[in-house]
Amino acid sequence: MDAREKTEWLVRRARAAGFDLCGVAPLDADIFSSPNVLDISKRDRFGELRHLPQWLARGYAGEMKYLHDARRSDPRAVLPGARSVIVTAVNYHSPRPLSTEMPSSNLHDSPVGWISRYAWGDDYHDAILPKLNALIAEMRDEFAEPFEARAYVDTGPIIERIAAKYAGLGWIGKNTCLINRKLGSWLFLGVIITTLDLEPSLAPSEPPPADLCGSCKRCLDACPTHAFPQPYVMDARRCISYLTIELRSAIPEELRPSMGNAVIGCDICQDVCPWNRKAPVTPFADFHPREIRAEAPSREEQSHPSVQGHPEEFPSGQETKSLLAPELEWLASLSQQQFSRIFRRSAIKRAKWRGLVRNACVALGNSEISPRSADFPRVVRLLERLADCDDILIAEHARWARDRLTSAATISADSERGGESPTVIQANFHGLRIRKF
Ligand code: B12
Ligand code: SF4
Ligand code: SF4
Repeated sequence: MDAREKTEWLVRRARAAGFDLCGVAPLDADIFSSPNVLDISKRDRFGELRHLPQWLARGYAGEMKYLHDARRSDPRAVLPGARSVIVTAVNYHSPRPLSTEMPSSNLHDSPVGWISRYAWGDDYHDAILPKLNALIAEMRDEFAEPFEARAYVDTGPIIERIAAKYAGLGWIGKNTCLINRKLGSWLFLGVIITTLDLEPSLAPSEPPPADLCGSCKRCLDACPTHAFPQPYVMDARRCISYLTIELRSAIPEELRPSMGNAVIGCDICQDVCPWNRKAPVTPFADFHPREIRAEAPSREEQSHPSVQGHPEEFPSGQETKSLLAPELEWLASLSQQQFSRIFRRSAIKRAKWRGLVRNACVALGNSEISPRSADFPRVVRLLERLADCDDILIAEHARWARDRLTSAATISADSERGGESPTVIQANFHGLRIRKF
């Protein structure tokens, strides 16, 4: 097989394995030649990597230390002798509403959170990495010459979207996501770096797919935390996805109110993107929202402060919980053991139990739940219990949320009294005393 036949075979096998897209980008000596040369075949591929040192120097990576790995600035450094990078994409779009279309409480008026679409189903690393490794195994059977190959799904020091662009899979939008004109951006990427000489998917004189963002700037305008200092550039420290999943310490207080009901990730800058309006639905049920059978905590788990002393509020064991708009009280009440059991095969485990409970507290604080609703005293009690727990990170976020809810309640009670200003309102919320000012 020559290089062209190998690439054709690979793309066929990748499609047969369920990948929606597959392409090859060359990792030849020229990848960083000048972007200004007139001969397009000599222009640099992976040119976006030139900005990486500046992006890092601006501190945009926040606590994500792994983004400073020097190998990220040159994919050839990931595998000695690497000649090609095979890039795959799988559509994970499930036929469910967008975050921008969902109310922030359910039919029972109970406040609900938002888990990003990418995390509704099975952990995409577990779903995709074995498929890539199986493809490598097939390559070993098919290709006569010895070669090295390494597969990654988020897991290696390589910026996958840049590789995807130069493998012809799409363009990098102003929201920094890779967008394919037919599939949109609800895509999981995966890469195989290999020493094999494969024919690139783009001909030497062919530019990468055109940037079709045009004059649109919906994503930039819609971002609630203003995470884009300029188009195509994200300050990850402000992105809700970073704040809810990657950040291990306290969420900066000034950003908390803008996070709304997000508990894991954020979809807004993709929800508003016109290229996602006609995004096809994934055939993989694995990526559809999971239904989880709620279970009562075991005796030892009842030491978790959110559940301690309130057995009447435990779920019955018959109920199922969906990851589509999950009840915030359920998430905030999970014990560490329940979290580990429920999210063992889910991308949510990356946020860790402490992170999820912290995020659920912030979302409860933002829930604007009416003080007149039957849920209000229960939610405030839950936050009170968490505010008393030994975990200082959770306790601080729970206090913030309780104070935010109860001060909003007091303000609305004040205004209902026609502007009288009793500064302390004794509320009959199961004995809870709401202090103000
Ligand atoms: C770190 C990371 C994040 C971080 C940072 C995101 C980011 N934009 O970099 C956080 C946690 C915020 C995040 C969020 C999400 N992520 Co993420 N993430 C990654 C990861 C692991 C590394 C990406 C990376 O290296 N970023 C570092 C910076 C340097 O990259 P960059 O934004 O591309 O920065 C370049 C531009 O700014 C450019 N640039 C252009 N012009 C200019 C001008 C100037 C002046 C400067 C300074 C820079 C600059 O240069 C920079 C360097 O090249 C990749 C997997 C991988 N290994 O690639 C997944 C990945 C990018 N994430 C993915 C997903 C699905 C998500 C979320 C949708 C999850 C969610 N729903 O919450 C969101 C999407 C948010 C968004 N709008 O991008 C997918 C994206 C698929 C797609 N269609 O693009 C990936 C590829 C994972 C995968 N295998 O599928 N993610
Ligand atoms: S994912 Fe959400 S917070 Fe992050 S950049 Fe997009 S809109 Fe902003
Ligand atoms: S919303 Fe508009 S500007 Fe943003 S990525 Fe989509 S097309 Fe580009």
